[in-house]
Amino acid sequence: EVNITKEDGIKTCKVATNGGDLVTIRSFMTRSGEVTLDAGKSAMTEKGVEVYTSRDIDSYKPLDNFELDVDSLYQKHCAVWNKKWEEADIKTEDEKLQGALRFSVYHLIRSCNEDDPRVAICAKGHAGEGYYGRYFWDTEINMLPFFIKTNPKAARNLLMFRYLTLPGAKRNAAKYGYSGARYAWESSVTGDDECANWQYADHEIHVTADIVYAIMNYVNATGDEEFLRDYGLEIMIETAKYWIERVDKRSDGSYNLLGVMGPDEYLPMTDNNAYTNRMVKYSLEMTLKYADKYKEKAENLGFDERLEKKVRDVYENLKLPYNKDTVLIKQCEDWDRYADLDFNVVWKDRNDFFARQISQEKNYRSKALKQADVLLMMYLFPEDFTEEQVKAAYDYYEPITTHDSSLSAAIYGIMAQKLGYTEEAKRFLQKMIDIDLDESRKGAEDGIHIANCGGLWQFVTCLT
Ligand code: IFM
Repeated sequence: EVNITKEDGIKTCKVATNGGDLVTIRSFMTRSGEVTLDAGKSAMTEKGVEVYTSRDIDSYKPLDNFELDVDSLYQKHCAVWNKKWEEADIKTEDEKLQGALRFSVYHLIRSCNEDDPRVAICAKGHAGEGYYGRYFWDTEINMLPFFIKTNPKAARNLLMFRYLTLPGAKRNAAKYGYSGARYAWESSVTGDDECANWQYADHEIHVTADIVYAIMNYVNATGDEEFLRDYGLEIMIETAKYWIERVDKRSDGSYNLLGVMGPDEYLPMTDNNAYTNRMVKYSLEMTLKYADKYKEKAENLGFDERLEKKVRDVYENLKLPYNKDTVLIKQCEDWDRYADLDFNVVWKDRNDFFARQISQEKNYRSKALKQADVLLMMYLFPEDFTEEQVKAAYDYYEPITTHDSSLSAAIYGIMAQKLGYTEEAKRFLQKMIDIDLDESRKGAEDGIHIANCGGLWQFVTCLT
């Protein structure tokens, strides 16, 4: 057994030979060593490395002792993974689905650091360079339900990430000239928006309300109201301060969200997108409810009488572009001004993305959707809509939805299943499976579509 002096993270080195010979390691830094062995003898070396990030340099405390026994480390590793699988595995007799499910669950688990709220899960599940490691609403809407159910601690941490990046969200709001907090469309680790495309960065504002929706989803499922009181409430109040300035008031007294991109990213600047407005209304409703419940805390956060009055006014008069009697809910108030499109003319190769076969200029003025929008609203607010409304929306929007986004198939699959459109649901299930696993598509070359992994999990758990 040889002890090597500490050098740049490499602490101790245990070297054993099968014949008990002394083994000399000269330099670990250059990753080379020298071993002298008698003929017929072999040697094995085990090397331990501690890894820490530049964020932890000040607080980093080197371990005194390394455990360098590969067998016992492997056993520990297996024990952790076995526990994870016990918590999250879903068994099915359908072999192909089983594989896809385990692929999804595995990537969800391994992409989440349940002990560190300073990081979340980037859109490619930390498995590739796509989207440069940025965080999207994918986490809150597509992935969080998996963690809420299988690992609430991890779910809480993901939401804590949003709390810790509130200063970044405030900077984003200030950059646009608003008070309060506006969450980034493509968040960096600091919460600052790094989205390079103006269409998304400026207009896809629903993410700010999606985060409050996700907080409530977590709190309702776990009963962790302490999280809501200690962290969620501040997010609610700060984002409410942003919303009351982001709305425009019309002469009929209504408040409106104009110039908005909903979840469907093929209509960049619409007015009163149904999904966004419904989300914001919910977010303001929860803000009022919990600011009242935790009055003192809310007051300390600046939620005074004047602010309460304003938030209530916006909440009550925020326009929803539908009511309970609207059979076909329009995606946005100005939906009718967009042009109908002959998909057979434009979208010849259905194995390739629609957006690659149409100019952006034409796409942006056409009734062609990238992904679920109205249908997603109906999925997230099921109690608001009748079956007739859901059916009308599905039958109308599905034929004009390209599903270019990997976030779409799961939602359409779930809604098809709910409507009893079994064949359609199967078609979407296949789509979900193929997104990363159909080798001919090379879907995973820039990383895993981790939102789809969460979507597949939701699809399957919705069936049970
Ligand atoms: O967040 C999604 C968006 O909805 C569609 N484009 C890709 C983004 C990242 O997955």
